[in-house]
Amino acid sequence: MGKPRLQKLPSMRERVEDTLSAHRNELVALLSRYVAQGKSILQPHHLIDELENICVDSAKETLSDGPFSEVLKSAQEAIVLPPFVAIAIRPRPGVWEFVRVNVYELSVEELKVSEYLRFKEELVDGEKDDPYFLELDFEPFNASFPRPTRSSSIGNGVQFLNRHLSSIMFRNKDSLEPLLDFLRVHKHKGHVLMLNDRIGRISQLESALAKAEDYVNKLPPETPYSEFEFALQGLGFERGWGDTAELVVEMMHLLSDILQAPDPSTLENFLGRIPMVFNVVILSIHGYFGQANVLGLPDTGGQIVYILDQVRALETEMIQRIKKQGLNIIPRILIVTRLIPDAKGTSCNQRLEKISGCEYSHILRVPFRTENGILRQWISRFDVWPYLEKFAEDAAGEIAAELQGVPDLIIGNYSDGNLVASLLSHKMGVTECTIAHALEKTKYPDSDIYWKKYEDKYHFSCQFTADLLAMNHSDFIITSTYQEIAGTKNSVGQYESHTAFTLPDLYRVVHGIDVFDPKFNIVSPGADESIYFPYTEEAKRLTSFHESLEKLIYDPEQTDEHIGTLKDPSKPIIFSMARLDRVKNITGLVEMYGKNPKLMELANLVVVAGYNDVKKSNDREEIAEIEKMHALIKEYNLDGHIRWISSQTNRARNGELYRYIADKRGIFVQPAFYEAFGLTVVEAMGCALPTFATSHGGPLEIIEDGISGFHIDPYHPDKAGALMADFFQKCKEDPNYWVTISEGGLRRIMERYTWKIYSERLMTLAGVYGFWKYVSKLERLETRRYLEMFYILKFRPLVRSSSFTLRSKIGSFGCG
Ligand code: UDP
Ligand code: LCN
Repeated sequence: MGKPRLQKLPSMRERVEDTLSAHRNELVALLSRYVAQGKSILQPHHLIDELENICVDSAKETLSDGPFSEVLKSAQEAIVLPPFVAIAIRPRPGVWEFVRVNVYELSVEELKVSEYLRFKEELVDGEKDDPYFLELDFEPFNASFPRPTRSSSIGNGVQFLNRHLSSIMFRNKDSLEPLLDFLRVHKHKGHVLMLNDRIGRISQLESALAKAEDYVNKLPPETPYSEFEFALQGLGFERGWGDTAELVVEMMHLLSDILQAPDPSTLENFLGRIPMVFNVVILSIHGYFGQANVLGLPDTGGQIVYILDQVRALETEMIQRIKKQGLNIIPRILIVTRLIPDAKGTSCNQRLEKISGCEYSHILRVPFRTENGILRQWISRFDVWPYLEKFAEDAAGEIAAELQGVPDLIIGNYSDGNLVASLLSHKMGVTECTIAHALEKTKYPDSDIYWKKYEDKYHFSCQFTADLLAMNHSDFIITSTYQEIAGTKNSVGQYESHTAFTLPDLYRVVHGIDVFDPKFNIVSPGADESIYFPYTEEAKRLTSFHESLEKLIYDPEQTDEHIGTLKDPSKPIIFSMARLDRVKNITGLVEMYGKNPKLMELANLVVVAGYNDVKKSNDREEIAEIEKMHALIKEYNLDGHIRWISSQTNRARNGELYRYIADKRGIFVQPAFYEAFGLTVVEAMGCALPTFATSHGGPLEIIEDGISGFHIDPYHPDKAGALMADFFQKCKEDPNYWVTISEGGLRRIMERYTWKIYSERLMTLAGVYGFWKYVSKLERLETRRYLEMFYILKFRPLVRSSSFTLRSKIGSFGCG
């Protein structure tokens, strides 16, 4: 028998053409339905729904089974401009094809990304063929650099990079030179580390290593470094190899192995151990960045929790690593944020604040300044753009003063922090890591093509430009999940949505970011285990909070802090807690509950969100949501069933609140239209509280449906409500069911979402990418120059645009 022949898969254009010739009638019936909608953008569900609407069953079947079904299944959007239908098809994560059908002439053509986007622009601009419209294209800069091709490799950048680097080193001895140089230039505050001038060539390194290994091997393993420091110095080695003979030999062994036959894991291990990171700057600018009384305030949520936990874990890891490498250096972490003079009872008006639970880490606050003085009040994250350049300059000075030098690693957070991280790392030549937390583009459908509509309120033109700048400037990007980069089989990832898009009249992005780029790494956060631990750990429980929690939930008095009553306290509780943003969809949960009498009969609803009084808020989205909540409570007559509690800032008590709900066999619900990651989901599961969370975003990956919790679709609230009602019914019949899901959730968190795993990984990444930055200096310069131009010619004019000037005229400045 001969070998089966591999057949080339037909392209999407071929599939459409084949269908047109074999089933012309059926396809025309379907496409005509699309065209009948007139000028529009169709989403995947519209495309599929229309198939259902074709009257003839045989046509439905033919199209659902034939080659066109693949096109339909992987279509992400269609642009209808009669007689054309252009379809963006995504056969797998990160891979895109574009076809256009002329429904009147029955012809099909394949479009390049740029042609597709130009066609899409006609939705807004009509036919306007400007050959000089600015196109942004980062592809040529990365063309020479290999990258993985399998979608499953996305997000494992460091593994790929190690493979690549070790294969280069394997080629010949000359390729090892950069590693030697890297070890020779290593210094901390003027003190040479790793290698001194005695070793100038690879051959010298090899023989010195052999001698040193021989020498140290003969010492008792626990001999402290100071006892043989002098001998090693004579051979060309300085501090940084380990604090005992055993550790020094281990690390020298790794280097010998690399010199002989480099392999990816030895290289990662070696680079991860080189002491490179002593001072870290973490940027998180908008919101109220404080340690107390800030959570739940507008724009002040998970990012702050994430960073404070991250810093605690990171400091511990740095102290351990520095000591293990035999150095006596005190690490320092600075969180750099905005100083808000009118701090509303928080500490956000203090310049320097020590971070609790840390020894050497601080929050450093720098105000937003303009020629009119200091901006005194909180402003929305959507309005910060005009202040950032000056902020970066001021912050650079403050950081240098605090650290008495430059940091070794800069970590940006969210679009504003990432932009400033890029400006600072550009200026200081420091390794840059960026973390998005949430890219707004995916949260607001069509916010690119219709950007002008959103401009006054959201300034997405600035935000998307800043995002592109930072993504392409950073040395490595950390994400919490795979979906954040490349979505799922059926949905587009947050970063992936920046691959190609257009902002009509501004610029067109034909290659904005490549999700296969090895700069992407999935490193998931955890939840502080001293606060979010299972309800079963009786000895650790904070029972002293129970009386106040009881009051918070059941006290009939109606106050600023809580409204609504629960007339049957014996029922289990459906609990949710989030900022009162539209996207969080807390109002959707209330409506879903109000519409499901069975659910209302089986459980009470308790939500912690925002304020219950519009007068207390100055955030436009929050105000609209507050009004909607009141209206829903009235419309569905929810008093007696619902308790609405204002945002809660005491984390320790919030931890106990999740467990209190678990004691009552309740559930946690996260109903967001889109949740980038979802720390509350990890917190609830860490407390062993069964969790139902949105299938749009991170929770889809955190929870395994039906095993460690449940996925709900906020766009199908009736189904979600029925799922919860079924759960409570099932638990009533078999209380063990609740325990099974509770244990499944906890197991999942322990396996994947802990800060210990996170900080070890982050330090290793800093080492590997630090080295990579060093060896690829020249290639990077080209991208940097292109980014500089983009920043100067596009970003700066945008932030000076008229939509911001009004604000600064009526803005609230002072000189304090
Ligand atoms: N949170 C809080 N009080 C509130 C609302 C939220 O302490 O009233 C905390 C919550 O416990 C979690 C964080 O704020 O630690 C929200 O993070 P998440 O990732 O769920 O959402 P984000 O607000 O970042 O979008
Ligand atoms: C921002 C969000 O919107 C959340 O989904 C994340 O959990 C949080 O940041 C921390 O990364």
